[in-house]
Amino acid sequence: MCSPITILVVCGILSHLTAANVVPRTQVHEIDGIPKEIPVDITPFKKIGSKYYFIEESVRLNWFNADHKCRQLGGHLLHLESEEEHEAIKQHLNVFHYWTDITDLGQSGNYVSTTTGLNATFLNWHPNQPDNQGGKEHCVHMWDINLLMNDLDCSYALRFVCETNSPRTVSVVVW
Ligand SMILES: [Ca+2]
Repeated sequence: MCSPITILVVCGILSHLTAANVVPRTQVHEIDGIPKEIPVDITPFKKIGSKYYFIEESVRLNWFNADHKCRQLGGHLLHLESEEEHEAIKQHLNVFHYWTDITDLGQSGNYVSTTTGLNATFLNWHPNQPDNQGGKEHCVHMWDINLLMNDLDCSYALRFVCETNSPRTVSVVVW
């Protein structure tokens, strides 16, 4: 009889493992996040609240290129889901313009999250916004001292925040 062997695999940022890949006589447990005792490098992302973000403070890109950059890093543009998340990320931002993942390029006035492909569920507009000024404002950024949302010309070069899926850890016990 073998002694139980525990294998920890961190999923999400690094890799993916399903129960179908493991042999019989195993137990698989899945938990949120990365256990503190496992040294996993998650740079350039950092954990804020329960989610993982990369805040670009030095390079400014238009909305399309910011989206591409986030995807190159294995993430997507900032996908805000709640007032609590909005308040948490604001504490880590230094200037007043950051792109989010929201756009109405598909249909004017219909704000969609490019992360989910669905209508944005959290919109916290700056007063008198969105106004689609000049008929060419179709990408949403966080703006002004309170970092509230505004629709803006997508070609403007702004700082941006990327977000990646929260990692999950799979613990496989083999015996
Ligand atoms: Ca506007």
